[in-house]
Order: sequence, then structure tokens, then C-alpha cells
Amino acid sequence: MPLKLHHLNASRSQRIVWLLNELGVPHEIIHHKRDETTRLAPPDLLKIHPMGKSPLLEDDGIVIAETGAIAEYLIAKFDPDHRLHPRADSPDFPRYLEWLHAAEGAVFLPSLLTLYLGLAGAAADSPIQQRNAQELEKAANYIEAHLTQHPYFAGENFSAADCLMGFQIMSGAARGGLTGRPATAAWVQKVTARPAFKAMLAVGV
Ligand SMILES: N[C@@H](CCC(=O)N[C@@H](CS)C(=O)NCC(=O)O)C(=O)O
Repeated sequence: MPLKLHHLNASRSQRIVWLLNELGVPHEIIHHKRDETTRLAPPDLLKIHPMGKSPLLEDDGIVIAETGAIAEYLIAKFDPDHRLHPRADSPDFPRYLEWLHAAEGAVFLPSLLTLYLGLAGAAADSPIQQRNAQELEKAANYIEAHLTQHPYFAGENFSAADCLMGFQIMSGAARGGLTGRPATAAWVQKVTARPAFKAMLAVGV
């Protein structure tokens, strides 16, 4: 039975679509649509997993939530030749793991807080939003410094960490986040030219 990915439009789930394409694993995408007003996921996702969020991966009746866990699961099961992740004894492995999880952790959190506090009416110049802006800037500078020294997040080679970091960087780019950050801009050019990235766009993100 092929893997099933529950994909929500305009969501971080596109990182897993990209990764599945990179791995070349046969899969079925089940599309779910955000509520036009609330932007929340439809209630049918709650029937698949108690948190009702996307992405959700189904493999032979087993449901897995959380992007980082899904990525690690896919890599462990479908990347035996280490095409998309460094070996555990490689010096690149710790950095790979850090970026794989930073994509949903410290570098992503300030964007989410900025969005929610903005929706709740916090002005851009309020102390809390200023603090978020500082955290976003710090993360963007860290990414730029890393990509100045390495072509990809795990070092010399493209990996699943690039797929996971993509959403954060590309949504930041839409807000001018690449200005003055040439290494990050070069990384975006490189990875968006990959056939698996283009196939992800074709799915309808
Ligand atoms: N920590 C989870 C976050 C999942 C999540 O919040 N997904 C969002 C899409 S970006 C969602 O389903 N939002 C709709 C909702 O909460 O109703 C992960 O890494 O997968």
C-alpha cells in the first residue's frame, strides 16, 4: 500500500511533499483545504489524528504527526544509501540534525509568534513584536553565516534538512528576508531548481 500524506494547502506540509519527491517513494497525496475565514484545518483531519494538523503521514495503517518525526521516519526507512542524510559517524551529522529540527524549533517559532500576535492586534512596534523581529533577524543571520561556509544545511551535500528549512526561508524571502543575505539567496536559487522541488510546486502547495 503506498504511503499517504495528508497535505493542507499553504502549509508547512509542503516540506514533506518535497522530501517524498526527493526520495522517489511512491505516495498518495490527500488534499485538505483550510477554512477560508479562520485559516484552520478542516475537522476531517481530526479523524486521522487527535491534533488535526498537517502534515500527517499514513504508512500501512500507522499515522505519524510532526514534520521532524515524519522526516526522520522517511529517511530511516527509505534512504538506506544515505543520499539525503549523512551517516551517524560523519562530522556533518550533528549539524544535519540541528537544522532538521530548527526548521520547526527556534528558527521557526518567532515567525509563528509574529503571525499570531499580529492577528491578535499587536502592533509591529510593540515590545513583543520588536522582540520577535530581533529573534527572526538572529535566525536569518545564523542561516546566512552557515550558508556562507557550506553550500547546504548538512554541509557539502543536499539533505532532508534543506527540504525542512525551505519553508522557513522561502516564506521569509517573500517578506524581504533575502535582502543583504547573498548566501541564503544563492541557496534558494540552487534548491528551487531541483526537479523534486518543482514537482512539489506542481502538486499545488
Ligand atoms: N509541529 C507540527 C505543526 C503542524 C501544524 O501546526 N500544521 C499547521 C499547518 S502549517 C496546521 O495544520 N494548521 C491548521 C490548524 O492548526 O488548524 C509539525 O511540525 O508538523
